[in-house]
Amino acid sequence: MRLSRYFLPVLKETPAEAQIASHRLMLRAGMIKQASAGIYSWLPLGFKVLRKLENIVHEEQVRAGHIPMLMPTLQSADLWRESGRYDDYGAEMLRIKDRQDRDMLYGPTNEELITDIFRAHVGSYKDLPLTLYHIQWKFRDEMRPRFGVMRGREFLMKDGYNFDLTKEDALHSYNRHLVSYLRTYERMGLQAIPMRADSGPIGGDDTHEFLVLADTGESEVFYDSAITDLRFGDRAIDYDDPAQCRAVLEEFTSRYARTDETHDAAFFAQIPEDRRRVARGIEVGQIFYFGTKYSEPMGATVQGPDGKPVPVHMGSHGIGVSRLVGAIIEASHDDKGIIWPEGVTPFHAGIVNLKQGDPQADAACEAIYAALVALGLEPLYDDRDERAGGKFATMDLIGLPWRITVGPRGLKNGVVELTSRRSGESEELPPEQAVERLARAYAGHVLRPSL
Ligand code: 5CA
Repeated sequence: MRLSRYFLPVLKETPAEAQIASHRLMLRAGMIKQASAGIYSWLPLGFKVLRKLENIVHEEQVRAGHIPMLMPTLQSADLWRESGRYDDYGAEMLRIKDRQDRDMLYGPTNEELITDIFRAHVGSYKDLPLTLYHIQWKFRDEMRPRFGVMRGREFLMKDGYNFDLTKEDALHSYNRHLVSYLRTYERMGLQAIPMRADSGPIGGDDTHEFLVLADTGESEVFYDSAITDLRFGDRAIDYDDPAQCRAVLEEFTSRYARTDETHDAAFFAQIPEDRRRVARGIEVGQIFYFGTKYSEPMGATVQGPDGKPVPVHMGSHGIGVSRLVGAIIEASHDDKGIIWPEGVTPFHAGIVNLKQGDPQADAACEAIYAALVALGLEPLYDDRDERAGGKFATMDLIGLPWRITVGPRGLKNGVVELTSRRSGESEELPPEQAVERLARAYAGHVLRPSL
């Protein structure tokens, strides 16, 4: 993409309404624009990151054996009356009447709708296990929408639902989701720690929240610092093997890590003092096992091996996709701007032409651009006729991991400059070598043509 043809409305001023870094930087980098309280338009740069996160979520869900689909945002109130949640959900639910005076609502989550699909189409235990998921916009009329996309009213969530014959099978589904989430967040360059939590309006006995540690997080968390040494990495795992999934869950949940809702001071005090941590975290996902809470009232049964109908055991599992954009920035920025992890960056590298219009500089930039594209990478070429200082400031603000700077002086010596956004270190090298270095930096990342 050439910056002269892109739509990147960066702001010079720091917006007064933004209280935390990620909100300020998303507005300044032209990623989002508020449409109304807690509701945002995703401008091209923000949309690109959102799509990247969605792709990672899809890839990891499909890898775990879960099946993608899409349910609508608007739902009929009748289903929620069946589950008993229509009245319980309270003011957070946006209720709408259609022209026939029927009660509708903008879905805050999808347990009812998926259970209705299940009971219409699945009749036998032989069709189990089954996990369906979608990535869809949700609406919760939050009392205090704030921090930009972190606590929105309209937000993008991946929500998945497992259907199993027995509690034991459903716990395998729970564990499988935990493993797939560990992989998902690590691919996004994040450490998200599973913490025992409270189930709130979703209900159920077993639940973990995934928290990214950050001073601006809304949740207070208590943990044993030993947990931060754990990495899932690139281990091969057979998601169909309950023992393997359980072993990973046990490894990642054996250390004390809880949100304030489930915190146990006496238990916490048993951890050696130098490892006790009280901090803040951003909740980027949550998994639930709730047994037959929805299947029983809604009649979601299957014929069991003995021919008798049994209500299925269910769980639901969410990832806050739009919140993650903010969470990644909270975890990775400096005073100049965003620092994207390579797995989610909107463009792989910036090309800065120090002397636009200089035939040699222009030709070198074009050649580098073409070489990067040929590798499947997406460069953002700042081809505007602007001062170098302004071009650098824009690149630092939007946070691409790598910048190639091209100018007549360097070209005389046959070199360009390659700069790492994270370390700030620059190196002079021939253009072909700069391109090679980027190929290596992105080896192992999924490259796909993007929007
Ligand atoms: N049905 C279950 C799991 S699918 C569910 O709704 N879980 S949830 O309430 O925990 O939401 C899942 C994730 O969505 C949360 O972990 C959080 O990351 C994200 N989320 C929830 N509320 C908001 C909000 N107001 N703005 C942005 N993200 C949110």
